[in-house]
Amino acid sequence: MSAAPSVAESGRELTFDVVVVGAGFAGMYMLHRLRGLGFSVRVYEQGSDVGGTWYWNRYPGARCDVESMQYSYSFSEELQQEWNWSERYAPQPEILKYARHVADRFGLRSDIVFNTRVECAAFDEDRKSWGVMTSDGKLVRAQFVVLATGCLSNARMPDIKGLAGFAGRVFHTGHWPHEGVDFTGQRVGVIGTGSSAIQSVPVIARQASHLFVFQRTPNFSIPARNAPLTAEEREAFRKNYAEIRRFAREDARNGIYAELPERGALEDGENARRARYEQRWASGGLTFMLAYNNLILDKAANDTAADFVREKIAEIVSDPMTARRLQPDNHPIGTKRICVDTDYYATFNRPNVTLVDIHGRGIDEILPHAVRAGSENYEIDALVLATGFDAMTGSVAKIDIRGRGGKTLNQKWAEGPKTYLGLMSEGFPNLFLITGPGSPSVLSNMIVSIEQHVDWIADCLSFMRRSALASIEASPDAEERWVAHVNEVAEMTLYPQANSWYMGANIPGKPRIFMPYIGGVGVYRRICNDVAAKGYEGFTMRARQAAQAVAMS
Ligand code: NA7
Repeated sequence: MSAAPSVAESGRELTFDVVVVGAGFAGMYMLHRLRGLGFSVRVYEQGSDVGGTWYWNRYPGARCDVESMQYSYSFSEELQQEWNWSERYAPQPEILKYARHVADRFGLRSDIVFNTRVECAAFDEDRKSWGVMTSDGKLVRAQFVVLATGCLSNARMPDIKGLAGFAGRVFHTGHWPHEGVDFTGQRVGVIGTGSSAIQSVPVIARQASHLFVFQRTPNFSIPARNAPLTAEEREAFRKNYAEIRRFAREDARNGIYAELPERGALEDGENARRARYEQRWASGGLTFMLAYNNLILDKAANDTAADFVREKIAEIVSDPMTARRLQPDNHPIGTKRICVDTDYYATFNRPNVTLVDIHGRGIDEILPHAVRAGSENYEIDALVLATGFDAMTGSVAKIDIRGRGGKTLNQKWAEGPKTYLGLMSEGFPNLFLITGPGSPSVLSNMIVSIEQHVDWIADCLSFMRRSALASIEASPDAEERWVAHVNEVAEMTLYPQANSWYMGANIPGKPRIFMPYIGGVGVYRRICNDVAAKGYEGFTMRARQAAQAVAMS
């Protein structure tokens, strides 16, 4: 493996040790680690800057739902000590500024090619390397390809009759214009009530002359209790960072430093339970679901938390019919990603906001100046689609990936994604996924999971270099066992009871498989470390000569 790119024998092909697809938080850290180890790396990014999901999702009110002191890199002590987050949950522009700062601070830009997509990648079995074709028609060769394509980056345009004929402007929350949008004085329609809508609706409502929110399924949302971070709060975090990060990596279920009591919800009496929920509601955020240790396992326990939130909605929303419509009742709380909001439910008390219930029938059609639903026309000037993403596999599926024997990854995953540890898929040697399906991924603080995967891959590539190995591939048996394990763990929880994007249920025709691994980030990390310690158990590694195959399974 070489430290610098070289022009291969054809005279046209640039050659790298590793091609990384995507310059979001995963791609940036992967580049940093590999470069530090002396590998030659080229990153391709379709956006014009770093940041990934934070580059695209610029809709009003966009924020992270994990506290910024925790939703940040831990790999550099100086970085985490020096960067000043302004609020408990930083707004999107600040997270993007942080990503840019990291790119500059670690000199990453020189190895990133922006405004360029990877269109296809094909594995050459003889050369044991990938040929990668980019959107500018270039072909590069790399021994390894790392897909750092993000889990929520393939924005999904809904298939609604008449959408193309709408006369006003149409925006998707996941592809928001860089210059921003001012809705002052306009009648606006928002379709969708997931996390993106729940964050943007209160902000748009303050600008629009009237806002119609088209709701197919209500969602549970917990107040963020966002606030400016004081210097003392930042300092307290920084002093304790070593332990906070250790806990998030090793002990936490979801990569977040938070207290999880060793009690189930039904072990407390009515009053004690209510007091605990009140306390979590008052402190705000995702950790509401950690009020008890069995909320995601036991339906009766879950019902107590869901009832509490439904009561809160009824207390906040003045009109009883609107309140009832906003109360989720078709999935256990937390089995769809719980939302975190600022004034979402209270926004429906505004005279300029109307909730339109389209449950069970959807939108009839979009007319040039209106949304037609339930045989009523709602006249609007602008339309916001907060309709989500083809999550976890969507961005990977857009690349034509051909492994051994020319088989495509899309063919292999036609019945749902299959991976070993969420890191590799059998038949696709030397191709790694960061936070892929089969790993904790979207069920966790993404930065914690990203750092874990990047470090594991970096260690693996170093091991291969030391051992003069040319290829690594998941073995079929290990992959089958892992897929079975991921499903088995999911079935022990309430998650499969919801038609969520975790299950692929938001995309018509997508196979319904629970994609992330629920075992917890600490447990998962130990499994991955153990696999590596046992000489990459479950992977087959080969030297240049096929005869020297080293079966690790
Ligand atoms: P989500 O959570 O997938 O929400 C999408 C919303 O759009 C959801 O309410 C959908 O209703 C609704 N939707 C989708 N298609 C339609 C059509 N055709 N008609 C009406 N309504 C529709 O995406 P978000 O962007 O809000 O959040 C994604 C994640 O990003 C979030 O979980 C955080 O982790 C960050 P449905 O529920 O399918 O009935």
